Amino acid sequence: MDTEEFRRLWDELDPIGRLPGGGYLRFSWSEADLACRAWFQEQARARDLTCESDRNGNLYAWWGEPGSGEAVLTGSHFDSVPHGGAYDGPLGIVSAFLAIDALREAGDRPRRPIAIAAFTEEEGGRFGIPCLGSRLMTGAIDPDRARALTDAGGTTLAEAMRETGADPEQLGPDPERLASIGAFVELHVEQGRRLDGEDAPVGVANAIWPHGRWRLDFTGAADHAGTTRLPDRRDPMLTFAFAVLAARKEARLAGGLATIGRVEAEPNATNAIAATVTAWLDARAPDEAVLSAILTGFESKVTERAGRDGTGFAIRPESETPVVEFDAGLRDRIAALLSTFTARKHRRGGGAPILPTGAGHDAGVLAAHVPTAMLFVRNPTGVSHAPREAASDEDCAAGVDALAAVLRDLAC
Ligand code: HGY
Ligand code: MN
Ligand code: MN
Repeated sequence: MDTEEFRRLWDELDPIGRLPGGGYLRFSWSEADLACRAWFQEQARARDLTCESDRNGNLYAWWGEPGSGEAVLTGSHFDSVPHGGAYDGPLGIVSAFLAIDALREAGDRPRRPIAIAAFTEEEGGRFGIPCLGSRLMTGAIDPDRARALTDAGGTTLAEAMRETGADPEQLGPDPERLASIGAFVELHVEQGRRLDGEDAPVGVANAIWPHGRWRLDFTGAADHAGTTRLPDRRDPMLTFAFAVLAARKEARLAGGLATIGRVEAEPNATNAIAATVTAWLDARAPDEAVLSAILTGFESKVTERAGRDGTGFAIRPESETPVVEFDAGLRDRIAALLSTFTARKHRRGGGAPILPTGAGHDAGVLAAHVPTAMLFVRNPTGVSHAPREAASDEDCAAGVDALAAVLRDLAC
C-alpha cells in the first residue's frame, strides 16, 4: 500500500487524546476513548462492516457474518498509558482497517469471517489491571473485582462505564464469543530496537516474558519536618527510596527488569514527614524462575530495611501474567509467508525476524485459548510508553501489507 493511504487514515485518529505538550492521554471510558470508539464505528460503517460491542466493552467490526465460523480476529487497543506514544495500540487497529481495504481492492473475499477488535483498558492505565477487556472476556479476572476497580479519582470501573451508557452488570466471561474465534493476529509497534538493528520493517513474535504488577504499601508516622529529631522518625519515604534501589539491584542480579514508576505519598506535604507511601512495582523476566528470584530478593531486602526504619511494608500482587509462547505452527506459517513477501515488496532479504517481547498484550491473554500470533512494526527510537515512540509511514505501510498477506493466507 502507498504511504499516503496510511497517512490519510492515521491522521484522522492521531489528534484524539493528544496532549498539547506531546504524548497521549487515552484512558478507557474517557472522552478521548469515546471519540476513538466513535471513529471505529464510523470506519466500520464506511466499509459496511458489522460493528458491535461485547459484554466487556470490546468493539468488533466484522467482514463476514459475526460468529458464523472460525473467525480470524485482528486489531489491538486504543487506550494509552499517561503521556504514552501514538502507535502502541492504535497502529494495530488502523492497520487492520487498511488491510481489509487492500484485500477488497485485490478482489479477495473471506471464506472465514475476519473481525477487527478494539480491546478495552489494555494498559491498565486507568484501573490498574492490564488487558482488562481480554481478561474479562476469557474469564481471567472476576467481574466483581473488575467492577470495583478504582481510578486515581476514586471512580469505579462500574461507575465509569455507567457514565458512558455502558452496562457494567454485563461484564464477565464470554465463552461463546471466544469459541467463535479461530485465530488472533495482533499487529503492534515494536517496543525495542531489534528490528532497526536487523533493518527489517516487520517482525513476528514468538513469546511474551512473564510479568506482573505489585502494590507496595509503606506506613510510618506523620510528623513535623522541622522539629522531629532524626532518630525519632518513622519515615516510610526512606523505606520507599530503598525499595526503588533494591528493585533495580535484584533485577540486575537475577537478569530481568524491575521498575517503580508510580508513587503516591500522604499527606504529600513539603514540611511534613509522610504518613504513608504507596508505590507500584512492575517486574518482568525471560522466565518464571528469574521473575521469582527478583521478587523474593526484593521482598526480603525491603522487609529487612523496614525493620531498621521502624516502618511497615506490605507487598501484594495486582496482576500476574505467566510466560506466553505463541502458537509455533502459526508463527512459522507467518514467518514463511513474510520471508517471500518482504523480499518482493521491499527488496530486502532476510524476511521477518522472530523475536520475544517483555511487553504485555491482549494477544498474550487470548493465546491461552486460541492460536495467536503477533506482528511487530519497526520503531527506530525503540522508545514506547513515551512520546518518542515512532514508526515511519513506510514501515507502517509495510506492516499493513504484511497483515493483509497474513489475513489472506488465513481467511481468504
Ligand atoms: O506491557 C504493558 O505494560 C502493557 O500490558 N501493554
Ligand atoms: Mn503499552
Ligand atoms: Mn499495546
